Amino acid sequence: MRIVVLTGAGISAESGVPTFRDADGLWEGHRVEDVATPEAYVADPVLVHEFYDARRAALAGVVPNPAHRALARLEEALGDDLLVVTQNIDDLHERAGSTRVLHMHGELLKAWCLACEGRHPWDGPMGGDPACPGCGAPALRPDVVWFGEIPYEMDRILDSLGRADLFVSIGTSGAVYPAAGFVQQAARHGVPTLELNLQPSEGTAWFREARHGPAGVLVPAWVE
Ligand code: BJW
Repeated sequence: MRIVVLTGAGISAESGVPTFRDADGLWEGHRVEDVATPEAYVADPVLVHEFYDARRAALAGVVPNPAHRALARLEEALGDDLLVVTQNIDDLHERAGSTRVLHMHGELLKAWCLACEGRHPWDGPMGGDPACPGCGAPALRPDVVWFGEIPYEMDRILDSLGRADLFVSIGTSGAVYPAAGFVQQAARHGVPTLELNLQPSEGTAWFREARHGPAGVLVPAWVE
């Protein structure tokens, strides 16, 4: 049984990581669409670094929850037959024990140097223009995928979706493409689809089955 699981901010919500579009969905009065674009970074790099520095610092104080741990147990059982594609830039899947994880929107704990194009582990603040560990240039940005940029690993993801026996979407609003379109791609290949989300997502109607409730309850129940 080959399973592709897509996760979004909702799977980390019970760990205390805020989602993007629940409650007022704002960070310091800004919508994610206003701080997660290349244009925002050019216009106000200090603000954009503050947004990511705050989230990077907060990550040190959170831990994986039962939903992350259930997916790690599923990988122990299925090995290469489970692929977790996450839109999340946190490292909670890895800290729970998952190893086959694709971060399609990048990783908070990595820096990307715009001078030498190198990518480096990064766990401190990036504001204040620190030097690139590779070339020394003060040209680091978070290694994350902003609106208008192309998500990572798309070829591998689409290939895995086409060959899957099941596609499961967990904790995502279905508001952001291309991830929001994976359910349609899976359905086109005849792959059964399941949504596990707190409430119906924008794409609920596309799923063959949908269960609504907290991921910390629904995911372990589905895995066991
Ligand atoms: C729980 C829970 C609990 C709560 N248990 N559930 C018009 C039409 C179509 C597309 C476009 C368009 N105009 C522009 C576009 C493209 C654009 C886009 O989609 N825009 C939309 C706004 C319409 N997309 C892009 O630009 C992407 N690139 C692209 O398309 O390139 C072209 C291309 C693609 C493919 C091949 C070739 C070319 C890039 C998108 C990058 C998104 N980046 C962000 C920021 C990343 C870094 C960061 O984290 O800061 O990614 S935006 C933000 O949204 C972040 C998230 O990963 C992403 C998705 O959010 P998510 O995870 O769904 O969170 P929420 O908050 O929305 O939802 C949480 C859900 O959990 C809710 O449903 C809750 O109910 C639920 N929940 N608690 C279970 N306890």
